[in-house]
Amino acid sequence: MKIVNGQSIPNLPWEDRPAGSSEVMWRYSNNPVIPRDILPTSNSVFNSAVIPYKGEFAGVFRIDDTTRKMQLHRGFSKDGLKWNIEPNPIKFQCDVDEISEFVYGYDPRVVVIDGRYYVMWCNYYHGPTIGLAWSDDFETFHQVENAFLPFNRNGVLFPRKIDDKFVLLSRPSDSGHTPFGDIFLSQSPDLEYWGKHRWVMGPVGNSWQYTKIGGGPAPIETSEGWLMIYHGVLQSCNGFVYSAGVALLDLDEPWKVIGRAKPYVLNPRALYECVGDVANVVFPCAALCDQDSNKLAVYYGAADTVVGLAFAKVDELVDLIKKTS
Ligand code: BMA
Repeated sequence: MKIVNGQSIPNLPWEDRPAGSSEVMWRYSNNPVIPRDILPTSNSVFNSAVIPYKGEFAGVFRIDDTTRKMQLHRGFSKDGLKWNIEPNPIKFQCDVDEISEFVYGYDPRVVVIDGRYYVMWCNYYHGPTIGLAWSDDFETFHQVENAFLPFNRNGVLFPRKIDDKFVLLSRPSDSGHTPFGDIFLSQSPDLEYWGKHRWVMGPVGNSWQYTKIGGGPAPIETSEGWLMIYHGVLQSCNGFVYSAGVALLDLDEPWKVIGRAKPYVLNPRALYECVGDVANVVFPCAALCDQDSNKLAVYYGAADTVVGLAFAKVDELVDLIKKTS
């Protein structure tokens, strides 16, 4: 197994798997890596995306403030662990009057395609749908048309064009706390017109992912296929439980699933994942991957309150898929 079109990240945040542990994904010992009160006015910071940036790290963070408005903020870090998050939300530039009113935005993902940064998030437009913006410098963000009609969430762009098209995962949903959901894929020549929609995969009965699933970090290209980390939800008598799993998608036709691990790789069990504004949630939105060492640092929202960090090796995740699919 080899990582393809990856990056070297020598300063990737990392801790070895704790002695005696056999977990395929393990938590940072100093979690939560970002506390809920990172800003004087933040109620919570979670479901956020980070990327390598100028030898350091940058990100777009979901901050719910103390009025409980959901907004997107820029942040920077030297080591991926200590973050400076800007107190003011990102002010998106937008030429389209109908789209430019920013009502709320949440659950951002960030990806770099051919040197340009792209931000996707759940954007309000008569209901939640997929908002999109790009930036060449991570300073000025240009918002473009929403990808879809409402209701849709969990928009995740692949980190390169495939067959000369942008490729976007999404999860059609409803206006509330959707009790269903499959992952679909859509393609666009220009980031504006989306089509060639394909079903990727759906929930699995009698499992940790039986109610709904949705994309997570931007997929990671490997010689074996696209490694997709995603979330899956089960409905318990006490509400939804959000866990994370892994699957492998075909490199050229990524709506074709090569394999899908049966067990979850991360589920809510640390206190900060089980207790918070929404109990029992791990929700990965970003993964930093060092192509030289196969090391992965996964950033995930915990209990809709804080950001957690977990580590894994890409080859071990691919092996788990092959062994348990
Ligand atoms: C989803 C989204 C996420 C959230 C999750 C659990 O529908 O709203 O932002 O983390 O529910 O509350």
